[in-house]
Amino acid sequence: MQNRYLLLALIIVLPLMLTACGEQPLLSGVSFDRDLITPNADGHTDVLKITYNLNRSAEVSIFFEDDDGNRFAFRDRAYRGPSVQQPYEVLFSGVVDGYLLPGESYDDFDVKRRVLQDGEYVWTVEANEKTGHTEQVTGTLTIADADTALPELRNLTVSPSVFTPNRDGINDRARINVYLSKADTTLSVYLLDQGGTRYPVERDAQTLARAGQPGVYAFDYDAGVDDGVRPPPDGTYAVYAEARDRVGQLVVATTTLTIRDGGLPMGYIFQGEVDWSSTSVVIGETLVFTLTVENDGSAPIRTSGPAPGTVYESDQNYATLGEYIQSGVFRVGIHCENATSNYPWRWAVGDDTVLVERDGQRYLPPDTRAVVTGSIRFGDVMGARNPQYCWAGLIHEDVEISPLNDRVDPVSLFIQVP
Ligand SMILES: [Ca+2]
Ligand SMILES: [Ca+2]
Repeated sequence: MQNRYLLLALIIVLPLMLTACGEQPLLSGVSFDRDLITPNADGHTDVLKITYNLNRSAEVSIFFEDDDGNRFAFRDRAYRGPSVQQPYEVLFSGVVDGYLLPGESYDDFDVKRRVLQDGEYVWTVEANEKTGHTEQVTGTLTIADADTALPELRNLTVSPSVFTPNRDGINDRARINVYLSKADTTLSVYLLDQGGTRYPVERDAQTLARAGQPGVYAFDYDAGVDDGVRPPPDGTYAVYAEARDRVGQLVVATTTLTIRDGGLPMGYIFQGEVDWSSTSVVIGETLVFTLTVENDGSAPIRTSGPAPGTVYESDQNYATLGEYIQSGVFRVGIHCENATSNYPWRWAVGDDTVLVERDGQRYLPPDTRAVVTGSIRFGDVMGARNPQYCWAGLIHEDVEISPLNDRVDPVSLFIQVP
């Protein structure tokens, strides 16, 4: 009889209990699998595992409070869907969002992630539902033997702060230097544009020996141009240096770098065509050529003298005219088989009607053509071959003569001895 009443009571009461409790708890099964860690990357008790169940989607926060009530965030209102099959598991290595200790201030860098200092903490796992319903579970954690030294970054510099990666030989590279205070720290440098695109910067090979050691690190940035890669668009970029130590602390320093006139220089002899005055000259006469140089790229092409129209004696060359080779300059050259040096006669890739001047240098602007003419007066047969082939070239001095711009439109030239 009594059992029947009990059963009846349960049948009545149980649904009431469920109704009173509402739905399942939002947060359940919360646990830390250690109550002490020693975050120093020695492989022993460096990390603990946090486990929790979320029965409905919510924003999850995981934070720590010290004895003085200072709060340190590991997760700050991160949206999570319900854990359906398995509970959430997350590893915690003692590193929380960046913070400063009383009395600390750093001008050269920001502390983005930092290990907790040694001591006792109360941890909290908290879930916030959209409805405003909040549940939390707390416990205690001890931090001991933490490797708290920050991987400090100091004196991040970029020079020049405005550079022109276009292989014209002037300000084509930017040097980025930074001092790192801590060993066994990964250092990376990158540019960030306003759209969030990252452009990594390679470390200068000569400082590789320093890897893993404190000291000054140098990064040499060519914006990819040396490898034939189009550089990032002109503009001002944020330069970030990031240092991440073995514990997972993250320190960031930042400055800016401006790219101007960036691009791959692409100059060609238009249609590979040279107009030669003759195939035969009498000693004392001149061979005249006319061709068109086209700047088909996005970068201005630097050039130097002598001006188009200049007449060379056959035993002269650009150096005897005082127009020496300059790294990064483009010049039109003429070469004949009997010549004793490579393209001894050279001319600017345009005259002042088409060239523009900037910072004392002359440039053929992008998407521009220039007619170039010049002559060589032959004082003797100059060598055994007669006739000999002569041809034009477009020379990117100290960089290359691309195959397209070498041996262009050869002419078989006979020199007549009267
Ligand atoms: Ca440890
Ligand atoms: Ca340049």
